[in-house]
Amino acid sequence: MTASLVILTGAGVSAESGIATFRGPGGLWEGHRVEDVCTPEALAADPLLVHRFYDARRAALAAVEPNAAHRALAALDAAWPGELLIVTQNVDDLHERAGTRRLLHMHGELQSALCAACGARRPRSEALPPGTRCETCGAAALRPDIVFFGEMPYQMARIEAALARADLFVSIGTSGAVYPAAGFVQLADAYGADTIELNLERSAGSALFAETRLGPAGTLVPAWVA
Ligand code: BV8
Ligand code: ZN
Repeated sequence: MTASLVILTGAGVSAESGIATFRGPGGLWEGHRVEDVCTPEALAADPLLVHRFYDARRAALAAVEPNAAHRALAALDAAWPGELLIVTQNVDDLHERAGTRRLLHMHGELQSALCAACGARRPRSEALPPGTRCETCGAAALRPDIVFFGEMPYQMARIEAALARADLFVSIGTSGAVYPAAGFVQLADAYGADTIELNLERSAGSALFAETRLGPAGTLVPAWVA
């Protein structure tokens, strides 16, 4: 029986593509911490600032490419005969552009807009002027399709079911600062999975992993997948 894999990725997997991480040097956007802009309160108080934050990050996607880590994970996804799920905290589209198919964005996606009134989603490739109406219900209630702090990450039941079946849980490029993602290693371990962390430096959760390998994802991931 082929092993079942769950792989969690964070901003570190996109760092070598040129996308800034959140909590490292330069991890601020125009001096704002992600915790201050990525909240329902910030969206209510200053919708233009929050939309500008996400529009700027979406626009930056055009200038970046998947790196060796994304490509190695896509190759694994294509070749692995057993169960495999890549759960990303990232909202960029680099895993998709590298070819990964068994992918879940637990914190949402830059290239999607959500209607706060009816829950309809629509592709969002460029900035939507404030007041743009939802094509489904007509409400002027479109927001970034992003999971803000205090909001429930997407597809948690599916993620927890995958962790319960996992033989191996691998965490790549995340600081382990944000829950519930930071708690997945404990869940996987409790279900009897083996656990490996691939990260540039030790993270808040390193002690919870059976094994931690330190280095850039662009080097560590292809070596691990090989
Ligand atoms: C929820 C949106 C409940 C998209 C994000 C107190 C204790 C515990 C928890 C909490 C608490 N107070 C509040 C909470 C809950 C809160 C939380 O965890 N807060 C933290 C700050 C304490 N969590 C939530 O609110 C979550 N929701 O709990 O809901 C609930 C229950 C019932 C009903 C309703 C609600 C929601 C969390 C999602 C928030 N949205 N982002 C976006 O804007 O991007 S989180 C944000 O942080 C990003 O998504 C990001 O992905 C995520 C994690 O960051 P990382 O990906 O790890 O990035 P970071 O920069 O931190 O680290 C990068 C790592 O890479 C580093 O370790 C670095 O060394 C490494 N690295 C760098 N370069 C490389 C590299 N590694 C390899 N190679 C390299 N080249
Ligand atoms: Zn709507």
